[in-house]
Amino acid sequence: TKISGVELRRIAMPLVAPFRTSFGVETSRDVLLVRVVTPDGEGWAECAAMSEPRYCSEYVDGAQDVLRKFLVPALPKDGVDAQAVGRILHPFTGHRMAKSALETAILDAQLRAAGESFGSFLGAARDRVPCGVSVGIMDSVPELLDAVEGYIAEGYVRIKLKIEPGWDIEPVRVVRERFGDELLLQVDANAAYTLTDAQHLAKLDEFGLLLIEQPLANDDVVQHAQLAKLLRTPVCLDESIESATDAAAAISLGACSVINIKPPRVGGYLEARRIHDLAAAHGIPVWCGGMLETGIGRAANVALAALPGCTLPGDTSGSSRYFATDLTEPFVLSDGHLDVPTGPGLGVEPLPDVLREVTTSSEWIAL
Ligand code: OSB
Ligand code: MG
Repeated sequence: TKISGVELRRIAMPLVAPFRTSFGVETSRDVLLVRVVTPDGEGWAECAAMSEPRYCSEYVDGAQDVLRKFLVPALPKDGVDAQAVGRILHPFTGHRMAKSALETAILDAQLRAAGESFGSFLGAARDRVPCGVSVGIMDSVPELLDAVEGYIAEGYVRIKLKIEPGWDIEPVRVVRERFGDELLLQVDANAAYTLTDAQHLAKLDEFGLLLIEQPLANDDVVQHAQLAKLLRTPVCLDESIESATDAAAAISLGACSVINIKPPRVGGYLEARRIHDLAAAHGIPVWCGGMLETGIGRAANVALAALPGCTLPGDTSGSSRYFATDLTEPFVLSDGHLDVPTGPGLGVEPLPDVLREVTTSSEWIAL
């Protein structure tokens, strides 16, 4: 694929409700879109980096800077295959979300030109995926129960509660009591605890949770292995897994028995598929996480969620869980599932009117 240039476009997407986690509150998504232009067409991707470096070290201004200064200029002028992008960008350390956005936009352009969908390219095993929803920390238990009740009524097949010290055992207890033992329920701490909280976290054991996601710090993989021995709830890693190498180490240490795969966090969909394959070979279930994506990022995530090893429902919620108006045709839940897009590439594109409305800036980087 010969690339003539790359547009870096910033959009502001207000969330339908504030989303609170142990690391902060999001009220609006400041998204960097990457559009790759080739002689045969274009390719789109969105960068998952958030406005502040709290979930991980990347943040959206930094991602735009590294793309402009280093990643885009490193692309060969005579054309590049998406499969080669990872190797070309490898000399630049870190910045996986920025790298993922560039690789994904190139892959989208390539697949659109070839008439193949992301799902087909990645190896999707089904045409629709069951969907979970991530429920933020609320100001009160009644508010939480209302939110969960609403999501269950919409058809979500799995509920994930965000937890932090002071908002953990009680919210889980009331949700379990109110909605029953059949509800697929899990929690996500976003690294809010330390190993000294093991006895406290073991109080979650009685609630039959599917998993506890990232209880300890991002770089506490050894401590996760120790914690896993003290809990009956399966430990799932999110932030700690930035590559297939990390996944292999975590699995062999016994630091996790489940992995949340977020392609942007690991540098792209190709690395995400390697983690999927590695986990499958070890009998480790995986699921597709999310970063409050617009329809552009969601389309690719839904394709990944359709891989055979993604045996748990993902955080691939419908557009309305996030935005009053999505950037693309909305993803709408049907019977708790989202359809995997079948059109070429991502199978969706930004709606021109919405794109114009939400754009806050744009720059063009010629190659
Ligand atoms: O830890 O999974 C997480 C959102 C932003 C950053 C980190 C996380 C999340 C979510 C929501 O839990 C996932 C989604 O619905 O996109
Ligand atoms: Mg998480």
